[in-house]
Amino acid sequence: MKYSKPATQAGVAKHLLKRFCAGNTANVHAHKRCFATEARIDPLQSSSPSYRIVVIGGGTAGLSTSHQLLRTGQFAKHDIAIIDPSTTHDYQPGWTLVGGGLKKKEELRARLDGLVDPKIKLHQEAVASINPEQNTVNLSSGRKVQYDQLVVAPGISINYDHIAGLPEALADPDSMVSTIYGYDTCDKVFKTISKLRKGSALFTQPAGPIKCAGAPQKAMWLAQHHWSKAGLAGPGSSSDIDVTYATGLPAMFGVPKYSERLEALRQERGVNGLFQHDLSAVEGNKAIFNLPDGKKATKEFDLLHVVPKMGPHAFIAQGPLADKAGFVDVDQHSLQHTKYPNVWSLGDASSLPTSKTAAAVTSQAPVLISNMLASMEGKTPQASYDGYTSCPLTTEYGKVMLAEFKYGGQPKETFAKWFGIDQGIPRRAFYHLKKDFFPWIYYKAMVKGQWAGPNGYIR
Ligand code: UQ1
Repeated sequence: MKYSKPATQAGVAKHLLKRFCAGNTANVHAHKRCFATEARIDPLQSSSPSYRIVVIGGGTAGLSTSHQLLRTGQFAKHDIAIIDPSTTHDYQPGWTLVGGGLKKKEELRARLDGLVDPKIKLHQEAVASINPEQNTVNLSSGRKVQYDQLVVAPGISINYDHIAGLPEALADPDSMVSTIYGYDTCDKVFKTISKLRKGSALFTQPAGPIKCAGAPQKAMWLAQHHWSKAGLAGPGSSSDIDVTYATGLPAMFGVPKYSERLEALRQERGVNGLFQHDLSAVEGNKAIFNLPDGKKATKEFDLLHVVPKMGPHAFIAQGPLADKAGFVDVDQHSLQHTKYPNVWSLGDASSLPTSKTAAAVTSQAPVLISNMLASMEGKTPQASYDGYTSCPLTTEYGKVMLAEFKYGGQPKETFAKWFGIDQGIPRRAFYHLKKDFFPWIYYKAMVKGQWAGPNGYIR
């Protein structure tokens, strides 16, 4: 054997580390040097850890998938590993409710390590790159992790700086610029809404992929209702607050059925619509938009709710697993990578051509798992994802339009199937599903791998 046993190497490494650090710990710089030393000798310390399944991402997709896999009973302790540098996990669908003053962001947050079953190894590190030829994930610490099967689910990156002036405007506590799309800013949204008594309120949605494409207008509808209850906004030119929805898209929603209903609501409630307006810069109280003909448009605002641009994480986009747009290139039905059969993807990082939501993950995870297990046994993957996704759209306080659809923009409504009701009509029961039931079932069952959305409990 070329190298001595890893256990011995680890022992030597620890000994060296102890000796080097001894007596220096009172000094911060010496302490830092200590970590540098640790990183340097680490490659000697152990060969790369190896797992049957490595899951990149401890978000909705990563946690659901890992725990559903574990619950099959086919995996022993530390057969499965999750890699995620984040110490916290947020129920992000709840951030729209924070924006409406209905929930506190703290109640939607959990410690990530507390959500991961002890039988799953959690590596709290960032990924630098993936080498699917060698079945390795390279961590930013320089360490490598080996896998038999890889699930890529790190989510989507929020690129605040892709809109000029946005990071500064968001960070300024006195500005009237906010977004529900981040933990730090989601509670600024309701503060700005409560403060505004008069003027122009502008809500934007970018062109290009974002998570939960309905959320930008959820924020707008709740704000509009808040002002209309106070007699400040509504149809007609006499109202104190003028509400504008400016979207990079050509319509209110991607699915014709719901788009028509939302367009009717927009007109009924006197909300101005600016379509194919893609916010490119925030300069003081001016919002600057790119238009399809290459021209610019400028609009002044007194309150601005922005949805930042989003895109694939760089380690995916610049690596061998990406499609042209930078997302993990998987078959849209099997969720298996188009080139590397032991690589799989779901959730926001995947190329799946559907709306990126937690509800979509409820349908994607069981398909991915069934196909991965079949593939591990040398069988052909049989399970097929139909593109199911959902958008519980708060159209006012107390009412939600429960849009549910699949590939091709075809409605696939759970309650229409069972009770024959039209989910395009906003209802109070759906509001309680969104506000009370989904956040509860999420932490109670979904992240634990026990909830498959409209398909109910798993075992
Ligand atoms: C769902 O399961 C879920 O996760 C817990 C959501 O939260 C984000 C949802 O928004 C939706 C729509 C589902 C799907 C479940 C049903 C019963 C329609």
